Amino acid sequence: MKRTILMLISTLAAVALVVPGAQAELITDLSASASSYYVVSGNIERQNPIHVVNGDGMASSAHNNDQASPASGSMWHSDKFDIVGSAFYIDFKQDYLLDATTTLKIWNYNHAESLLMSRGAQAVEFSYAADDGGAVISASGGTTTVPSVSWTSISAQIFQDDGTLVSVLTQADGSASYTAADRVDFGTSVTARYIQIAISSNHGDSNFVGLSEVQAFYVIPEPSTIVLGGLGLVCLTLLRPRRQRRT
Ligand SMILES: [Ca+2]
Repeated sequence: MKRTILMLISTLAAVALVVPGAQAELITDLSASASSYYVVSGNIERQNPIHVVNGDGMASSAHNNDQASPASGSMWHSDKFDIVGSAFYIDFKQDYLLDATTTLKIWNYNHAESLLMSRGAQAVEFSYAADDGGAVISASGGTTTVPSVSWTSISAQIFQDDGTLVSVLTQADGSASYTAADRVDFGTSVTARYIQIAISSNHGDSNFVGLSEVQAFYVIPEPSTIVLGGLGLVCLTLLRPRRQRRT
């Protein structure tokens, strides 16, 4: 009877492992770079790409507009005329299994003036690369550093905050409490350390392209799945000696 119960628990645990639940967890401690960033004398790091991945400008799920942001900056925008063919790069500093259905959240370049708000990125394509021991990407003093890695392009679906499927990134609303981030789904989980967002247009500005904030999410197994899996292993261990004694 005891053996039957142990086998039943093992079977149930195995089923739980085959169909694991998963939840998306925010990746923290990211680094960022870009094809370029705009440098003004006296505040050369104001448009540094790092402002897009370190929470600068974020209050809970809202991103300040530029007029409300600190003088040190809370967003990235490119160097002048680096729009078509520009790119933004994110480094997780180690491999993560990215979540298939909530891979990224993107808050676009947000400014109270509509002309400046139109700097927001519009048409984008995504690529990823796994950790190959490369250097951490970075940007400082106006110089951007992106290691040579093997990029794999991946199709993505972009959803607005209300769930509407769209083909390009949504323009920010210019408010001081801009919450409506786009959600980017790769549709499949991939192991990646680096993400490349290749940009081919903005929302109309003729000088710059930019972003406010990008958050990335990875997969962790449900705690209940881990417990069940562990229970199954314990039961199998208990069953094994009895089999050995019979031979
Ligand atoms: Ca930001």
